[in-house]
Amino acid sequence: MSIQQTLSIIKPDATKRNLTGKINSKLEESGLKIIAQKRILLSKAQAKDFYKVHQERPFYDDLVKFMISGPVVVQVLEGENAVSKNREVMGATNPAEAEEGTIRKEFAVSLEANSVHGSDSLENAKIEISFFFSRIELVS
Ligand code: IDP
Ligand code: MG
Repeated sequence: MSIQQTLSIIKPDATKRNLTGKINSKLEESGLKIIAQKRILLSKAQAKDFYKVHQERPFYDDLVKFMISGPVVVQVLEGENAVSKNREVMGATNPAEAEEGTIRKEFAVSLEANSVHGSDSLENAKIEISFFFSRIELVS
């Protein structure tokens, strides 16, 4: 067990439906601590860059359009095994396959508009956190 940090994004489908607080409650109830948070509107270039690992996938262009269709809340979560803990709380990518009680089961609209992003490894968490936050913005 170790204390980790991971990047979370509340996606436009959720900010548009005013679900930031409800999603934050789920994160906090799981024991994760929100140690940095800001609401921003991504530019197309930023969204393309953030999701560049998916640039060869058929859903890439639509995903980028979706991610710039409204505000997102980017946040850093900290806690025991935060990377996998957050993935657990988020639920499966496809909400139809997500477990009861997970954020995506409760709030997601579709496979694309699935309400939250979470880093998938500790290595990617570090890269994704530094994409949005500087060290002085992280208050443990
Ligand atoms: P993850 O968010 O659970 O890590 P990824 O496979 O990394 O899932 O995909 C990134 C995001 O791309 C998903 O959260 C979802 O918004 C979108 N996405 C993934 N697969 C599809 C698809 O088959 N069709 C449309 N959008 C998709
Ligand atoms: Mg992913």
